[in-house]
Amino acid sequence: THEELFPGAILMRGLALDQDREFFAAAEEIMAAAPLHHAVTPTGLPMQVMVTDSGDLRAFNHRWVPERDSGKLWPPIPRILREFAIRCAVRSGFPNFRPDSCHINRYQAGTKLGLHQDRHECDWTQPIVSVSFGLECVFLLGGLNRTDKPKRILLEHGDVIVWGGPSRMRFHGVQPLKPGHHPLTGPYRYNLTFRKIA
Ligand code: MD3
Ligand code: FE
Repeated sequence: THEELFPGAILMRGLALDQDREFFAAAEEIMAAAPLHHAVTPTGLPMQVMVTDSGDLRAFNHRWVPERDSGKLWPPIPRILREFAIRCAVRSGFPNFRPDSCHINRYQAGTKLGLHQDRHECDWTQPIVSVSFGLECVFLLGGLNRTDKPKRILLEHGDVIVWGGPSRMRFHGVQPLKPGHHPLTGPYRYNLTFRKIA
């Protein structure tokens, strides 16, 4: 089922459920090769959310750094994940999505993500595909100005959202996660975002 939250923001509930074990196993392979670490704010403070990357670039101080400049080897995007993200984009009306990065966020009880825009990618005509695993969260979807009142959306295991077109630059965030246990992910929520950054 497709639900258009706003023009260009397409929610597909449960789209990853059929293959959730394979997809999560692929995410675990990324995390084995490139361990999770705390994200850092632009001012250098550690954030609650833990992150890692696969693909050509990685997140560093809220910028994207090419692998060759990071001094570390970064695993490639697992094929099964990259192809799924492309299928999600095609279904949402973005036939030319060419992701070069899969970024992983891990949340535990209490972890939140403040309202922000994702504006460090080069080509804003390319959408972002996000896939949620594990514990549910309340996602905040705002407007194009920080002060626009956000809409609250419950995101559950297997939900996919494609963010493109006029919704690409909306402010967004995640409310503090409620404690819980999920059979596949334990006490965590994971979100995978697929982007074309370079
Ligand atoms: C909405 N991650 O990594 S889904 C992020 O659930 C991030 O971990 C959240 O925000 C999470 O930057 C939200 C991803 C997302 C990405 C781009 C968007 C949501 C978006 C662009 C516009 C609106
Ligand atoms: Fe974001």
